[in-house]
Amino acid sequence: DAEYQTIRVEQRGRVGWITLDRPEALNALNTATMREVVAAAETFDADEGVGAIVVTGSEKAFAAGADIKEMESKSSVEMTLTDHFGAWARFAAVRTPVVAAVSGYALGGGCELALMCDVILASDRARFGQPEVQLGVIPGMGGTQRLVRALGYYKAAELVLTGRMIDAAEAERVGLVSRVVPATDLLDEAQTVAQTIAEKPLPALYAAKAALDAALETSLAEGLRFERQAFAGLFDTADQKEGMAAFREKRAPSFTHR
Ligand code: CO8
Repeated sequence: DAEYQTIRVEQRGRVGWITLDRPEALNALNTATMREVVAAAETFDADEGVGAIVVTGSEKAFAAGADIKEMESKSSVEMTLTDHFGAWARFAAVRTPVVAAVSGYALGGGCELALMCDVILASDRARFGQPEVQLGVIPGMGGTQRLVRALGYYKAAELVLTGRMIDAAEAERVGLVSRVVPATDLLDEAQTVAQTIAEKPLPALYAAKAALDAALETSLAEGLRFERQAFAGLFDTADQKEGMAAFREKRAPSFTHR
C-alpha cells in the first residue's frame, strides 16, 4: 500500500485487515501510525463490503505503546494544542465491529488500542500492561476509563498504579480479553471470528455495537431506551424480514445488508 508507511492493509472476504508495521519500534504508535490506522479504519467503515475489521501487530508486539521518543520533548502546551492522541477517538467511533488480534506486547497505548476494539483475541504469548507511571505520565488513550469499566476498579487500579505486565492467562481471567488461542492459530482464528461477524446483516451489527457502547456510556435507563429503539428500528430492514423468513422456512438466510 503506497498510501501507508507504518501499516499494511488488505481485505479478506468481508473482513478488513489493518496490520501495524513498525518492527524497528515494536509497533510503537507515533502520529503517522495514528493517522494511518484511523484513515484505514474509516475507509473500511465506509465500505459496505466490509462487515468487520481486524487490527493486529506482529508475533512479538501488538504495540509497545505510544512512541516515547516522539513524545519525550513535548511540552504540556504542545500536547494540548496538537491534541496529540485525539484522532484515536475516531478509531473508537467506527460503526463496524473491530477485532483486536493481540500477540506479544500490548503495552500503554497498545493495550489501550486493544481496549478500543469490540473483541480481543489474544495469543498465549500476549502480554498486557499500562507502564505509563514508570515514565512519569498516565494512560492517555482511554486506559484509566476503559480498564475500570472492563475489569472493575481494584484490578484496573493495580495495573495502572504498578505498571505490572500480565500474561494472556491472567488477562483472560480478569476479563481483559475475549479469548486466548495458541499463537500459531491467532490470525486464522481472528479471520474466522471476524468473518463470522461480517456475514451478519450490517444494519444489525451497527445497531448491536452502538447499543453495547451505550452500556458503557450511559445510565441503565438510558441504555435500555436506546436498545429498545434500535431493536424496533431494525424491523424496517430487509435483512430482518429475510432472517426471520429463513428461520420459519428452515433454510439459511441470504442477507443483502439492507
Ligand atoms: N516508543 C518508542 N520506541 C519503542 C517503544 C515505545 N513505546 N517500545 C519499544 N521501542 C523501541 C526501542 O526503543 C527499541 O529501539 P532501538 O532498537 O532503536 O533501541 C526497539 O523498539 C526494540 O525495543 P527493545 O530493545 O526495548 O526490546 P525488548 O524486547 O528488550 O523490550 C519492551 C521490549 C519491554 C516492550 C520494551 O521495549 C519497553 O519497555 N518498551 C516501552 C513500553 C512502554 O513503556 N510503553 C508505554 C509507552 S507510553 C504510552 O503508551 C502512553 C499512552 C498514550 C499516551 C497519550 C498521551 C496523551
